[in-house]
Amino acid sequence: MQIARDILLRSYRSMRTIRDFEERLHVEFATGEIPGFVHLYCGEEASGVGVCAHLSDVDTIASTHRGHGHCIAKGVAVDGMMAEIYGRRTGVCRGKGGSMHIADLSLGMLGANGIVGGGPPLICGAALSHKLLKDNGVAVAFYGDGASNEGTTLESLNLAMVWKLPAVFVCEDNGYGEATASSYAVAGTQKARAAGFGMPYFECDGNDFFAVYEAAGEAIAHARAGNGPAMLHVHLSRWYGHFEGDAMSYRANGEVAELRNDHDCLKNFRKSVTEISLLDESSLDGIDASVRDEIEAAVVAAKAAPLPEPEDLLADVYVSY
Ligand SMILES: Cc1ncc(C[n+]2csc(CCOP(=O)(O)OP(=O)(O)O)c2C)c(N)n1
Ligand SMILES: [Mg+2]
Repeated sequence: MQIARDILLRSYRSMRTIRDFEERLHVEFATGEIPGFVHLYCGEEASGVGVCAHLSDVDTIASTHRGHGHCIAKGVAVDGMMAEIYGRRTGVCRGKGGSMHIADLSLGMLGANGIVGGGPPLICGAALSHKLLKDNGVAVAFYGDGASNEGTTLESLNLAMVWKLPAVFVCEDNGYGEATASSYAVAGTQKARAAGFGMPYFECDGNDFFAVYEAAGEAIAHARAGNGPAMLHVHLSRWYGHFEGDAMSYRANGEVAELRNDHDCLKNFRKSVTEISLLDESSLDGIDASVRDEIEAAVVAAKAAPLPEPEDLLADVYVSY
């Protein structure tokens, strides 16, 4: 498969930004300065980036409680996200949304979502808009293996098929819903669920950017061509707890160390592109350095930014038409 150099560079930068953003949040959250809950996407980077590499600003995505990676992959500004997570007035939602409600409608990022299974029905609405407006857009819902059991998700698969919507359902299967293994909680298979609605099904290894890119490309092309929805089942792993502060007593000893050593999508990407000289080490190192600076600057700016004022409270509660 041929992928243009600028897409490769952009995708690596995006994955590296997500990784550094999350690793830094892990450290900062422990200081107690960040309000609310934080769910890290670390380890799952290739999924959001491999999917969003096929999308433009006209396309829409709905995310989950684990949404930072989807936001970054869709192009949301990192400094605005960091400020949002710190609850500052300079945040993308003016500090009133926090980690689980980051949205930027100008980029088609419809929002992270604290409601498990909240994204799939949202993208049915977005996909219906794309279809009626004939803007050639596709709507993508990211949702977890846990969310795949929600009635809202199953209803959305049905509705999207019945209305032949330009929608893609990306099931990010990290093997756990909170502390419950999907081997215990998910009956049957995602493939069978797609088949139950007559929906085309694609599957890939989420630790391999190229596998995600290829499978997502097919699923999105199918939907964009007016053929109706598709499901993409991505097998991946989260490296941190369900939320920051989770002691992860339900995970085997050495499970995460093995993931970091042997299944790191960033390491895999570097190996693949340098082995066949698609990209060289020095351009990747340059991206790493620039991302490090960007994250550092975002944290410094977020900490220095003002909190929302009481008069901000009712702003943006209702849309003004
Ligand atoms: C409707 C609803 N039910 C339950 C919860 C509590 N909850 C938050 S995250 C989560 C697990 C979700 O698992 P999964 O969909 O696999 O996503 P992951 O956390 O693994 O990314 C649950 C049960 C919720 N937020 N919303
Ligand atoms: Mg899960």
